[in-house]
Amino acid sequence: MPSTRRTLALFLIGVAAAATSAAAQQPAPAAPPPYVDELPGMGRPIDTAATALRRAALLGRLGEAVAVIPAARERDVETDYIQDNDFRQSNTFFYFTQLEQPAAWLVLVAHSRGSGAGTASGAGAAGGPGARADSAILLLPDRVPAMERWTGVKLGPGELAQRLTGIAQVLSVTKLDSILAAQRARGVPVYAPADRYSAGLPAYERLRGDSTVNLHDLRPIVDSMRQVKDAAELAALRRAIAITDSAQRAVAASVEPGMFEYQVEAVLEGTFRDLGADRVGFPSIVGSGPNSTTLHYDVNRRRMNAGETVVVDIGAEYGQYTADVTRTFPVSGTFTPHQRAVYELVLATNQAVLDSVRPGITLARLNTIARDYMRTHSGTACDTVTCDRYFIHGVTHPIGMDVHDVGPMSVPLAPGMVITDEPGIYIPQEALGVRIEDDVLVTVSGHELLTASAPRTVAEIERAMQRTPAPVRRPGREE
Ligand SMILES: [Mn+2]
Repeated sequence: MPSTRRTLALFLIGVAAAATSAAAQQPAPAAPPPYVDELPGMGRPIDTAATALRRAALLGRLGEAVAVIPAARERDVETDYIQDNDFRQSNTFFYFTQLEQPAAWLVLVAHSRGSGAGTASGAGAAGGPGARADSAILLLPDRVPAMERWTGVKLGPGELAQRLTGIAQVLSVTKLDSILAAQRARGVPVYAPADRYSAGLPAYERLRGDSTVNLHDLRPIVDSMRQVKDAAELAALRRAIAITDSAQRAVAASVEPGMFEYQVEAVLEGTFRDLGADRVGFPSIVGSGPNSTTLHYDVNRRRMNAGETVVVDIGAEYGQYTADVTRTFPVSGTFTPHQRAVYELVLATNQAVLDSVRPGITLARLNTIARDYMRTHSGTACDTVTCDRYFIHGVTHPIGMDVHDVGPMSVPLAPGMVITDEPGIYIPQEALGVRIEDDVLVTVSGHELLTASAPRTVAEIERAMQRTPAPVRRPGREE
């Protein structure tokens, strides 16, 4: 589906199409093609208003300081053993730029004097007493057209980069050292993410090795900002979740005895890509029978049998944000009475947690609610013990750019946070696992169930699995 911000992209497609038809008659043009999101590796259009607000919010928290944020590096298909050979940006860099370019840097210069409104756009505020002069500097690698024959077109320093990113100062990354030297001369604290994206980069290691630099980890500050999602983040999450819900419906319509777990994986990941997901947010979990009791099983090689359950825990990633949705299906299309009793308990626990989600409550408290509910409502579903004994993981975590997103269990929920609700019961001796995982937005008045379009109740699951006409037996793997 087209996004709402297509005008610029459509304009640029026109430019690219004109350049392409001209190029067909001539040798390769001297000027490389323009940056458009439809070209490979170019990323999606940037919400420049959203990213400017995030930069301004960070600068407002930093006082007199400088933040130095590297992008992710390009990986090497010959040395990194990357099967998922696409570039994925550092979440911290993406949060402030939405730019999917490797080997870039963002330098944010914060001034604390006065309380006047600053600008994170890089233009700098007008002077005067009390005015701020915050600025953003984006540093991009210079383009190397010969390399782009291999790697695709990159966005280099220049006017186009300024327009697409909304950052007024876009310079060559060769200026990084002189910019950092000038900032070090100011003697202000330097904030950089102390993570795997920074580690090993010469510019970062020089900061770390210099005892005169007052270096701090930027991640805790950014991570705290990431807990409450803004409108642009929620739009990406909703789209990732809608795609994932569709994949669960596709799974429901295709699961049958004799099918292999990887064929379910093919159905759901095919749906992801068909609907525009960028990649999986995490390895797809398709665990049947005994594998349904392994929480992070993702080998997906087993043949499924009638009478078993299959746990399908999946998340499409869209625009750097990932869904996390689990459904459990009876392979034959109908739950046995015992499976149904376990399923109904998991669902009721899920509902008890959902009903409790509201501003002010903590994830730790939701965990307690889930365990208490399951323990006191077990009946005979788990024979002589209560079923919470087989509930061996937490009931919730935040989602966002990380599937297990940033944020402590102790933080009170606030509107704009998005969390999972995922009780489960895993009984190894019965080779029976059931997990039901929904994604929930915390709202001012309580919550919104974001995963409502995926079948959830026993009746909805069994109805979604009804197939007419009779399914065609899939060939599967040769044995
Ligand atoms: Mn989860």
